[in-house]
Amino acid sequence: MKEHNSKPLSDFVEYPESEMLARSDDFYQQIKRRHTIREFSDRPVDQRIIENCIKAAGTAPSGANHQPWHFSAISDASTKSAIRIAAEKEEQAFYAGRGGEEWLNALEALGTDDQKPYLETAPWLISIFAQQKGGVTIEEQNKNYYVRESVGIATGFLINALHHCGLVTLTHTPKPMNFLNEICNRPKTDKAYILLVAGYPADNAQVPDHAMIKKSLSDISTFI
Ligand code: IYR
Repeated sequence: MKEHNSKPLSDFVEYPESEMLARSDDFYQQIKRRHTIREFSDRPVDQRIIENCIKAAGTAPSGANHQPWHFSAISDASTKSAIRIAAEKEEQAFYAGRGGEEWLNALEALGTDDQKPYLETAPWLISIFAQQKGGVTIEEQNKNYYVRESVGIATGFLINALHHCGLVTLTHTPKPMNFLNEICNRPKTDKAYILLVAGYPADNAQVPDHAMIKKSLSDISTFI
C-alpha cells in the first residue's frame, strides 16, 4: 500500500471458533425475527434510542468514506401529517394505474393500498437521503461515489439496529419521493432514498404469508 496516515486496528475482537459458530447462528435466529410491519402502535419511543440507531447506521462503509447520507428523524405530528398527505397523493396515482399491471399484481399478496395511516400513527419516520455531493467532513461539496450502494448498506445497518433494540420497521418508498426534500428542508443534491417507519407493532400487527417465504441457502448462494 502507498504511504498514508493510519493507526493499528485496536478494537477487533477474536472469538474461539465454537463461539463464532454459536454467534453466527444466534445472529441468524435474531435477524430472522425481523418482519416488515404495516400496523404500528402510537406508543412513543425515546429519541435517544433513535439517535443511537442512526449513529450505528453512520458507521456503515461508504465510497471514499464520504458517508453520503442524511437521516431526517421526524416525530412531530404535523410534519408526519404533511408526509402522509403527500405520500398518499402519490400512492393514489400509483394504485390507480401508474404502477402498471405487472407491479400491481405483484403487490396483491401483500394487501397494500393507497392508505398509509402508519405515517401518522408510528412515533418515528426516518427519511433517508442519498447525497450526490459531500466529502469526509460536512463542509465539503465534492463528488460522492457509490452513493446508492453506500446508502443501501447504511439503511441495512439502521434496520438491523432498530430491530436489535426491539422496534419494528417498514421500508416505505412512495414514488416519487421528492416531496420529502421540501418537508425535511433538504437541498436538491439530497435525493430521498427510503422513508423508514419505526415504532412498536400494533396489537393486531400482521405478517403477510407472502413475506414469510424465504429462499433457502442453496437458492441464494453458491460455494466455489
Ligand atoms: N410504494 C407502494 C407500493 C409498494 C411497492 C413495493 I415493490 C412493495 O414491496 C410494497 C408496496 C406502497 O407503499 O404501497
